[in-house]
Amino acid sequence: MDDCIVIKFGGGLITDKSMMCTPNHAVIDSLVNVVRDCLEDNLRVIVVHGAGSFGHLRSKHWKLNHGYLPDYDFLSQDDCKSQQHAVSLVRKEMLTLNKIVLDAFSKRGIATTKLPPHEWARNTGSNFDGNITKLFNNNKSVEITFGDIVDCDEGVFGILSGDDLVVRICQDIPNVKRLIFAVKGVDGILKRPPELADESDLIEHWSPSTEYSGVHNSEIDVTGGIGLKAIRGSEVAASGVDVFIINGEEPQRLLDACKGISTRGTQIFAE
Ligand code: IP8
Repeated sequence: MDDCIVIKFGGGLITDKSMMCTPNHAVIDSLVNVVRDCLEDNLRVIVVHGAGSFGHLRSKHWKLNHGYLPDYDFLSQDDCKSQQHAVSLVRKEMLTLNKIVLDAFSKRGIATTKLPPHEWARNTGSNFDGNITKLFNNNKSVEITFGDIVDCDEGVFGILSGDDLVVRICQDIPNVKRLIFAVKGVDGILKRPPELADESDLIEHWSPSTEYSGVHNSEIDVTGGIGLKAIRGSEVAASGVDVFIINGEEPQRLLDACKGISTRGTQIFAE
C-alpha cells in the first residue's frame, strides 16, 4: 500500500480573505503542482481545503458557528435575509471554491474525487460523525474535501473546519505518514506576531506546552486560525503521523515536507 499524505490548503492561502469569494488561482495552481510531484513519487494524496473568503465572511455575519439563533436580530444582506438562507449560500459558495480547486487538478490531468462534508458528515469538532474509511476509499484519485456547514444534533447546523476533518482522516485512513498544513504569510508557528518577527522567531518544534504567538483574525474567521491547527496537529501527532505547518507560498518547502525531507517550517509534536 502506498504511503499517504494529507495536505490542508489553508483558506487564507487559496483565497483573498479581504474580498468576498475571491480565489487566488496562482497559489492554487502551485499547490496542485506540488501534489502532482507527490503523485509522481508514488505518494497517495488526500487534500482538505479551507474556506477563506468563500465561507468565513458570510458565516461571521450570520454567526453560523453559533448554530441556529431564532431570537437574534440579524441585519439583512442584499442577497441574504436569514440564517437558513446563509447556510445554503455558504454551502453553495464552498462548492464554487471546491470546483475551482477541482478544475485546477483536472487542467493538469489529475483525477479527483469530490467529498462535500454537508453530504456525509454530521456535527462539529474532530469527533464529528462520518464514515471516513468507507468514503475515502479511492486511492487512484486525489480525494478532496473541505471545511463546510454541516447539520448538527444540537443547534441545527454548525461549522466543521478543515482542521477538524484532517484529524479524523489521519486517524482513520491506514498508512497516513504526514499531515502538512500549508498556510499563508508565515513560515510556521512564530514566537512573536508576524509583523514583529524575524527569521529567528520561527518555532521549529512545537508541542502544547510551547509558548507562541497565536495570531487569529477573529474579525474575519469563524474557526480557529493557527492555534486550532497547532492543537489539532498535536492530536494527529499523538497517533504517530508527522505533522508540519509550512509556508504555502514556498512550493519547494511544501514538496520537501510532503516527501519527508527536512525543510523550514514547524513540526508539531504531541508533547
Ligand atoms: O477554513 C471553515 O473551514 P476552515 C468552513 O477549514 C466555513 O476552518 C464554511 C467557514
